[in-house]
Order: sequence, then structure tokens, then C-alpha cells
Amino acid sequence: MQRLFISDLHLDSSTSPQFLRFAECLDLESSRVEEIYILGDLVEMWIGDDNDDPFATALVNAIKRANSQCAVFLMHGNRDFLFGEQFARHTGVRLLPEIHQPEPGLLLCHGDELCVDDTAYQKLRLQLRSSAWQSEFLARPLTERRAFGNDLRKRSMQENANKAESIMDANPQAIAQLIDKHEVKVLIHGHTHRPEFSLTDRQQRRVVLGAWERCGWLCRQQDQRFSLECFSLARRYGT
Ligand SMILES: [Mn+2]
Repeated sequence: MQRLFISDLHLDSSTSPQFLRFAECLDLESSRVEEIYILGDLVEMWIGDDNDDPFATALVNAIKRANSQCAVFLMHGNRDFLFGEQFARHTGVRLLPEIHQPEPGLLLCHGDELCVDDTAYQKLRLQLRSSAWQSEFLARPLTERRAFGNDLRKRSMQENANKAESIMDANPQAIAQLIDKHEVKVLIHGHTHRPEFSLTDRQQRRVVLGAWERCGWLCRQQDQRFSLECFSLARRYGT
């Protein structure tokens, strides 16, 4: 089984190097691998599937193209938890629950649920992920939703600037608990923007995907082999 895992691209325009490399990566890899998993924070902000600005349209088209070649799966992150059924229909992408096991022993999640030391964030997360809040929000006009999204982004940047680094990282006990509960051999997540490939003392593997900032990141699975790769965003993907 050949799979590709990416997360934390934080795309916000169809002309950024991140978006161009993403589209190229999908085009090339969709003909090489059987499944592509996007593990959250694909975009910087998603205000609803009814948003049809040029960026949203370009995003839909890029994923749709890939989906005609291989299966593409999408998990929500803390920036794009409003990807919904309409987006899934238009792109052909399959929406995943917060925790997903594509095969026994392999567990995927976005990773924000592991940052349990950030209690302020966890409280906000509960609110934003509730269906009551979401349906109320989606009923508002697009301009209002966009303004709210921008506000939330600004607030989170200010708040995070004042938080200790360790608070915003995944909590080791939360990781251990998740691994034990699901009898995980390989855990792949993103969110923390701290890419790493590590082994627990019981030889379980943990892959943390990197954010597409200075370079692009992906994890590649070839049967039982997993590798964490980074590549330049300055030139065409695969060259
Ligand atoms: Mn995140």
C-alpha cells in the first residue's frame, strides 16, 4: 500500500508557492500512490462550502483532479473544521472523523486534541466544533463570517505569542494514552508545526508532519515503511 500524508499547508491564495506546490504534488503523486490523506489545516481559514471566491474554486479543482486518479481523504484541522458535505461532493474527497485508522496499527489525527495543556484553546475548540455553534455561524452572511475568521486568527496569534512553547506542544501523556488505547504502531499527526520522526520506548513510531512554511512536508508510506520528507517550495514539485 502506497499512501501520502500531508497537513498544515495553511493555504490562503491560489498564487502562493504553497498552493502551486500543493497542486503539483497532487498531480504527480495521485498517479503514484493509492491514497492521499490531508490531516487538517489544509487552508488558513474555511468559512463555509458556499464560499466560491477564486481561491476556493482553484482548491476544489486541484483536489478534484487528484481524486480522479487516487482516493483523497480529508480530516478537519483547527482552521478548516467547516469543510462539509458540499465540499466533499464537489471535490470527491472523503471526509474523515477526528481519529482515523486506515489499517490496524496506523492512527491518524490532526493533533490539536493532543495539546491538552493549552486549556484555553481546548475550551474554544469545544465551542467551535459543536454543531449548534457551527449551524448558527454558517447561517450568517459570508462577509460576516470572513470578518469573524480574520478576528479569530488575529486573536489566536496574539494569545499564542504569550503562551509558553511547551503549552502549545502535544502532551507526552496524551500521546501515550492515544497510542495505548488504539494499540497503535504508527501515529501520524500535524498541528504543532514541529516535524519529527521518533520512536517510543516500546518501538511505536510517531510522525509529526511539518507546516508548509520554509519548505513542504509529507510522510510517505510504502507498505510497512514510513518516511518523512521535506522539499523546496521554490521550485516545481518533483524536480
Ligand atoms: Mn492545526
